[in-house]
Amino acid sequence: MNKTIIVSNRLPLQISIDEDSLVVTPSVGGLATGMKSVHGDGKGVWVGWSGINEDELSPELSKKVESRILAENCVSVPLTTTDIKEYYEGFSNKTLWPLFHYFMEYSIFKEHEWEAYKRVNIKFAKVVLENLEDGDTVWVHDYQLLLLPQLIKDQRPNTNIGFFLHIPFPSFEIFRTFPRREEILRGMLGADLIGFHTYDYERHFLSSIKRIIRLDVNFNNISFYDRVIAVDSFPMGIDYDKFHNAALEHNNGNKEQAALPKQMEDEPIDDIKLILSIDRMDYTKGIPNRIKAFEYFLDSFPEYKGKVRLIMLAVPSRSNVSQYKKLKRRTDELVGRVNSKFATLSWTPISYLYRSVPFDDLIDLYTSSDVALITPLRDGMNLVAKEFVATRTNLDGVLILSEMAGAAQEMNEALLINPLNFEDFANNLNRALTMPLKEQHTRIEIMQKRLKRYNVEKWAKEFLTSLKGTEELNNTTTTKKLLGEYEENLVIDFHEKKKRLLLLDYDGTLVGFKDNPQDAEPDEELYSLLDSLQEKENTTVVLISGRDKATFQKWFEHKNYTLVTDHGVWLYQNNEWIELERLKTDWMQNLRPILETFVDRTPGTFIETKNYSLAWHYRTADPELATRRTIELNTVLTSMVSNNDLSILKGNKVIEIKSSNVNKGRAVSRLLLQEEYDFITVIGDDWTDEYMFEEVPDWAYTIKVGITKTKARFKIKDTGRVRQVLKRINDKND
Ligand code: GDG
Repeated sequence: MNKTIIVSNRLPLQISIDEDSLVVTPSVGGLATGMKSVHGDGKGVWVGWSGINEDELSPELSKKVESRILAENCVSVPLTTTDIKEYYEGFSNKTLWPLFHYFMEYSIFKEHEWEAYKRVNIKFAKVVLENLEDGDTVWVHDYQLLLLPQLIKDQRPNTNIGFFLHIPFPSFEIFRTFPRREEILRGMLGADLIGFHTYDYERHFLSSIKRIIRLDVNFNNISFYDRVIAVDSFPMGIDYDKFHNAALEHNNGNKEQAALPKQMEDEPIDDIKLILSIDRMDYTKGIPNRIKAFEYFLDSFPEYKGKVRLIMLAVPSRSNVSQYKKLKRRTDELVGRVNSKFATLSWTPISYLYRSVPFDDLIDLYTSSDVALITPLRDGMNLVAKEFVATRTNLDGVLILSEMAGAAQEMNEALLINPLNFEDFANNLNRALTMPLKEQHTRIEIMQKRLKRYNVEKWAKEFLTSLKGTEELNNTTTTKKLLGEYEENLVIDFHEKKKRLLLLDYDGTLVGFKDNPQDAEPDEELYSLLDSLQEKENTTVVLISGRDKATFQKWFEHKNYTLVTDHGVWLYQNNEWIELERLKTDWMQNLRPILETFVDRTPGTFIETKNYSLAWHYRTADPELATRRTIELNTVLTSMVSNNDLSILKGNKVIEIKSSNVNKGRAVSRLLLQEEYDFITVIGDDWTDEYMFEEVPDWAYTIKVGITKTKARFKIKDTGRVRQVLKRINDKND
């Protein structure tokens, strides 16, 4: 039976080793709960780091740990102390984490840590591949494993892979500063579905894809070689029932009152309103800012002195990283300062706990507070905000939530604030403390309904359903991938047939695109491959292109291949150039000035003047501006071209205006009249090549490079694969 392999940095379990005993406790975190339906009851496998460094275990103990982990349907990725230091504490937490949370100045890039990140991603890939069977699905989680999807896809192209990012994806202006930006994006593009918490992160990611990799994005689908990759937002939920039921039990007195902070036990709390904040001790959570804003609140609303208390639970996190050590010191200082500024003999404004608490105490904190003050400076989602709401079984309580948390997108009934605006902060805290019960009920009730409905299990299910859907997205056309038996048949057929014709487009088919078309020169490898094919008996190699005659003369005239240039105006055969079509070009002088105005208003674009056509290239322009301009240009040109027998060709990041009386198909039909072939292969990437696909007999091998809609029978990934197939034809003996 097909299974799902879940991959995350940490396995959902805790291991403790005493001298002679080994205890493995499954973790009850949100992600583990969400995965119950895919991982529970032995249905799936979870791959990740066990939390124990490989070099700290004896081989015997390591084996023992491995088999205990396996009993939980988990497989560990062996990581050394150096791996953890460089890949996890280093690159993941000192480079990616701050950058993705807009703390650019905290993000340090170290080459050896980047190497470690790659090395560890490869280690993860190895373990995944060892456990992967045909038909399995892989779901990769989070920023520690951004390269993993591509590493798996390269080895197993047919595997359905999903990727979910739990932290924000930053705006292009931030992401562009990252030295290895392209590698990271390409790593993620190995997935078939890429998920984020919010639409904003999705938008930022797509913007980087368009600007850095320059891929075409259609709504939320990316065309990537021969695949379509879907990008979507899936706001992660919580295990609603677990939190709600625990709170019910707690409120009914079935649970022992958990130990509240010391200060609170000593003081009368009856008329003190409790304001709660819970976060990992992380600079993204805005803890010092919150303390300062709370101080501002007490200064602005002095009537609350002695009447409110901020209970601030900060859970130790990444305490080996220096920024986190600094943050801890700063927090200690600020709490000390604010407490000494306002404290009286009977009242302390901030109860600060630097530790984690057991689940029951967490529920106690949630249920006994009046207001939750969740004010991160940046947060992928923030589950604490959702958990607070879930525990409000009496429907009372107010959530104040930073608009910089992903959760703010879906929790509109919270009081949303910009935590850096202290006035806004103080006014909303006052509003929360004085909010009528009826309003509290209405707000909490709406949020609870949504949280109950879209809980973490639903989130996981929806992600996996969408991931399954991407298989269909890629199989909607009848065009088959030129792989396996199809490729085999092509190679065999070529060698069995007597009269063979290869019709090859040039740009985007035999060579990749360059910013400047003149830089896309043929390389030695290509020359020798084409030479050798041409030298085969009864074989005609035709390069057929929209390029102008002069360029092909320079590149290929000394060769024996047949050439067709200018979309079919010129034919070079048996050392002779023949003009196939006589075309008027007087329209060019009228159209050129129009194109020039578009060049002036669209930085990064330029006009290529060919003998019979004008081309407006926009490969290096801002993709969004270029899209707008192509629509404008199309409108302007449409009225002009019809009167002149011209057509507008939309190529790969280029708009070309040329005579309607010429196209590659007409040139092909002429070649087919000259000779009778029993083997024909046509390869092209652009829609101008569709004319060729239409012109050849049905049995011909028509091959489209890339994913866009086509009449071709087959599709192929990229120019590299085209050369690979031609090489296979070439290397096989007749
Ligand atoms: C990352 C993203 C995104 C906290 N203290 C204690 C405790 N917790 C539990 C909470 C909550 C979880 O930890 C914290 O989750 P958050 O979502 O708030 O934050 P991150 O750890 O930063 O998580 C974040 C999340 O991934 C999921 O995608 O929302 O934006 O940064 O569940 O209850 N639990 C116990 N004791 C504690 O002291 N038992």
